[in-house]
Order: sequence, then structure tokens, then C-alpha cells
Amino acid sequence: MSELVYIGLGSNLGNSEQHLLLAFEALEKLSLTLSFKRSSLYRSAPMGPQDQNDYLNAVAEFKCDLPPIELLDQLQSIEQQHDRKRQGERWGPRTLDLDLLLYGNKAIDLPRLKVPHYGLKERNFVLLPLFELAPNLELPDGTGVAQLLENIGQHGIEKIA
Ligand code: A4P
Ligand code: MG
Repeated sequence: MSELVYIGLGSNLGNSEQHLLLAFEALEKLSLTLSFKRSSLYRSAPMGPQDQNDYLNAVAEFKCDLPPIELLDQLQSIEQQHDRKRQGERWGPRTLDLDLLLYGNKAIDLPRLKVPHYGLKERNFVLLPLFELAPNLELPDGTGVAQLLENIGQHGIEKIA
């Protein structure tokens, strides 16, 4: 059994572009053959504390046969390989953040893992790259990604070449 999964990537410390490109390569190794797609990279001002750098964000889509918790373990291991520190303030700067946005059409509610990711519906820096990859995508509750993006708008986000 495999599911189509979506991972949100974010970085605002160090060489963010490099962190995201290496993370795409690491994620591709978790994917089933020929299923891997990456969005463009997008720059936006920080949500949360303002005394930190702008973020680069992107989304990856791929087919995966790992159970959800094993996929989360892999995501956290990739974050660790990028020297991710977790002792900082909430929403503070990070070299690499990997969020499991969607796991097929499943809703998951475990202590370590909530899917869809809790910020998905409110964050245009997640919705825009997601929409680029899957304009017709619907969340498990039936809401369309296109509609969510239209509701919150594309203000403050810049696609980078
Ligand atoms: N966890 C539960 N569900 C999930 C899931 N679906 N995917 C648990 C990943 N992890 C999930 O995550 C804390 C715990 O959430 C994990 O141990 C996992 O078991 P974390 O990555 O350690 O913490 P975090 O990411 O610092 O916290 P948080 O609140 O998730 O931060 P956010 O929401 O990711 O926000 N501004 C811009 N422009 N762009 C950004 O990307 N990102 C943040 C961080 C702030 N401002 C930003 C951006
Ligand atoms: Mg996170």
C-alpha cells in the first residue's frame, strides 16, 4: 500500500536555498520510483517573531509506502542532519523544518503526529507551493486548496527563480 504525501519545507538560517535543495534530495530517497515532484521555492517574511530572517518555503509531493510515524521519524532524522536545534523559542529561526502536511486522504490524531498539519489552512507560504503542485487537491474534510488560497491571498510571498 502506498499513499500520496505532501511535505512542507521551510528554512531561514544558514544557506536556506541549499538546505531546501538537499532536503528535496533526501526526501526523494523516501519516494517510490518516478513519483517525486518539487515545487518552486518561495520567499516570505517570518510569521511569528519578526527579529529573524525571511523564510524560504517549498512543498514536495511523492508516493510513499512508509507508515505515517515512520515517515515522521525520517523527516526528523533529515532535520537533524541539517543541524536543526529544537531548544529555541516557538516559531523561532531554523535551518530546516519538515512538516507532514497531508498523508493521502487520512486524518491522523496521534500525540506525535496530527495530519493535516495544523497550520496548513492559514499559511499562504504553504498553500501556494501546494497549489502549484496540485491545484485540484482537496483536504480530508473536502476543502479545496484553491479555495483556501483564494481566501487568504498571496500577499507577501515571492516566487524565486
Ligand atoms: N508534529 C505533529 N504533527 C506534525 C506534522 N504533521 N508534521 C509534532 C511534523 N511534525 C508534527 O515540531 C514539534 C512537534 O510537532 C514534532 O516533534 C512532531 O512530533 P517541531 O518541528 O519540532 O516544532 P516547530 O516546527 O518549531 O513548531 P511549530 O509550531 O510546528 O512551528 P511551525 O508551525 O512549523 O512554524 N514563517 C514563514 N514565512 N515560513 C515558515 O515556514 N515557520 C515557522 C515555524 C514560523 N514562521 C514561519 C515559518
Ligand atoms: Mg515543524
